[in-house]
Amino acid sequence: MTDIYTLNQRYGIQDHLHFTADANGMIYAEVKNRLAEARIALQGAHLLTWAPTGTAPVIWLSEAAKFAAGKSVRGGVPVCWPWFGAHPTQPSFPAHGYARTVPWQVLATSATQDGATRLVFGLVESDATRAQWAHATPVELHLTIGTHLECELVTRNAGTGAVTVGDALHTYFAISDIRAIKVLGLEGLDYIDKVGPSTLRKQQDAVTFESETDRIYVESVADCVIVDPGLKRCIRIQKRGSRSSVVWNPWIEKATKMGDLGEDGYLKMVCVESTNAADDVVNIHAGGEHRLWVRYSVEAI
Ligand code: TA6
Repeated sequence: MTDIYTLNQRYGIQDHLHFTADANGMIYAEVKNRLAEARIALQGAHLLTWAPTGTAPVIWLSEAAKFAAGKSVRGGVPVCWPWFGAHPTQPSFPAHGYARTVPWQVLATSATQDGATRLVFGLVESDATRAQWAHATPVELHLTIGTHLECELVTRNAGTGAVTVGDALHTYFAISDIRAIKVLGLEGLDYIDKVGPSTLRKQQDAVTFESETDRIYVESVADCVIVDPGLKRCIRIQKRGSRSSVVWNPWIEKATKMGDLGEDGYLKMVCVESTNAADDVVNIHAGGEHRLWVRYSVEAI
């Protein structure tokens, strides 16, 4: 079901949610309730923007982001699934899996008692997806759009044998200036430094940024907090179902090469990703499921 009229008839909610399409046929869920606004592309169930009412956007979207079928969008909350990073054996398979570049469908929508909007999306399997992943593992993304943003990636193993999955909510957060912020919650942890040859290091204090940063923190289970004096706010990242976190900023040289971060876009974003990456991949037994859950909230400072 991808025609806008039917989507709005079946899943639209007055004062909460309606669906639109752009000139390329990309379909979007437009959420505007009394607590927040958000926009989600059906491709990839990709949350593009989220701003609690009266608050500057919390999720960053590149001004140079490209919206085209089969192409990942720079920014928002990309769903990385069913592997994180490069495919372990197939170099031709897309980095971070295929989930973020294939169609998802709306499975359910509702308004909550406190005024938030709930949406459930399901990945639409196809010959193309099965060619990269033959397992019977239906995957859903559950979103709750309100004063807080909750995202839950649910993988079910409907097959007859165990399956190993890597995944992530690869979230881009909007900040005042990468040189002025710090990230708390990772102090004392080991991390795999992916800038240059992979090297295991230990995080001493808060994470600060003065060059390209690409790190997989292991045994990371505590909340992370982005402290942003420029915007006079902190963004708290709570999570369950993940024991690794990735912190990433491409800095100027890589950002320029990537071409879709916009002019100085790298200064205005930081990725703090809740992941099942590196050794933290998850083994799901037949009939089992895995839930990767995050909750983002904004606190004034
Ligand atoms: O999560 C960090 C990372 O793996 C970086 O190495 C960089 O590749 C980033 O993801 C963006 O990846 P993408 O495939 O979205 O361009």
